[in-house]
Amino acid sequence: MSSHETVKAAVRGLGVETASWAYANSGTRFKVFPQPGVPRDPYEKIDDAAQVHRFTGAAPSVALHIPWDKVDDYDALARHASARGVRLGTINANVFQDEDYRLGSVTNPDPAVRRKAVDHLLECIDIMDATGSRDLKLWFADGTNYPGQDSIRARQDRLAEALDETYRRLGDQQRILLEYKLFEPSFYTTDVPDWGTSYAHCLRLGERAQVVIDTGHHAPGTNIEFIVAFLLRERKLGGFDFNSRFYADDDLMVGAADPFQLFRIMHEIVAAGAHAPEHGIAFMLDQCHNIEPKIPAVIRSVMNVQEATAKALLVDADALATAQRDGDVLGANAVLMDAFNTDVRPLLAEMRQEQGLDPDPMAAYQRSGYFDTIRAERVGGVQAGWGA
Ligand code: AFD
Ligand code: MN
Repeated sequence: MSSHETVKAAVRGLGVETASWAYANSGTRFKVFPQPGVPRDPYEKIDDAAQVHRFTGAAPSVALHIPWDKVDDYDALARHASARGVRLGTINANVFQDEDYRLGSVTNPDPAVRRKAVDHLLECIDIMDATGSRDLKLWFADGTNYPGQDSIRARQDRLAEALDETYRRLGDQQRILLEYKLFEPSFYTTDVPDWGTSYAHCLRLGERAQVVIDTGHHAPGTNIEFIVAFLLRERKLGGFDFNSRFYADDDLMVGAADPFQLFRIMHEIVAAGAHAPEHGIAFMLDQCHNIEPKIPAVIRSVMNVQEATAKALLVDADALATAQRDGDVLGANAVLMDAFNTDVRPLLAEMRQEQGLDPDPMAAYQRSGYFDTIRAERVGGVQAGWGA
């Protein structure tokens, strides 16, 4: 099979999970600008997510966020998704928006608040049992704002206790993905601030606890692909929350700020063979589309992941290994840059046509008239947001 055929086959196998909340209203702490046609409930979010998969062929699952996406009947929601060609994916817990969580959730000094938070995590696993989801994504906003506010070590003890109880509840095929974030909304300490903290807790818990890398959750200049390579080698990389940033946790379209960084990340993934579905890496988007139309922004994001992956698959691994072995610094760098500088859009357009898709998903979506339909139909009701 030609290298191009190999690349197309591998990219076709890559599934990007979109986030239900990406289709809802979102914004910053200064303002949420509502947009016309925004879903009013999880069913309409699924409808929008299904459009991304319809035009890209690469977004088969949709992550849910509880309680934002809470429904009475998850079987009905799963059937609704299936009827539109997608399936329910990762369950995201939310222990960062209840009034009781002002001083933290699972690490709160008040044991009653910690109990409430862990009960929510256990409820999310009950929902996973209903939806058939593999992954429970845990992001804790927990932390402190001032030195002396609380014991840094005691908070780690509380975190470990909560994670232990949650981990013990998991089914045999279920995983915890523990997400870290440098800061925000806590500004002095965050209880899971970096990959090392997540890694240490996951290591202690067991093999079904894995680290999830949100690409917007690092200090500026962090070498994310090093973290990817290290965790892959440790078999502790559960997945990604893809987005991009210029300064902080901007949650912009993945690949929009730094396509070279996304390529370097996918190069580490491809070099380890971790792009293959059987490797179990969750390639998720975690973005907010505050000012841009939401569905096309998610389509663009999926296309950006496909382009970075295709470029990574074009790296001449043999030439790279030879140059590295020979200490040929410029030669090795040139091998990587040759792949990055390859315009893979024609190859991906060909792949889409072979899949029976329009070669240009963005243009196809714009022509579909879907936005005009939802804009006209979704009048009234309460637009979905992020509950802030
Ligand atoms: C926020 C957090 C984190 C989390 C996401 C979904 O910063 O990235 O994964 O919400 O809960 O963006
Ligand atoms: Mn995230």
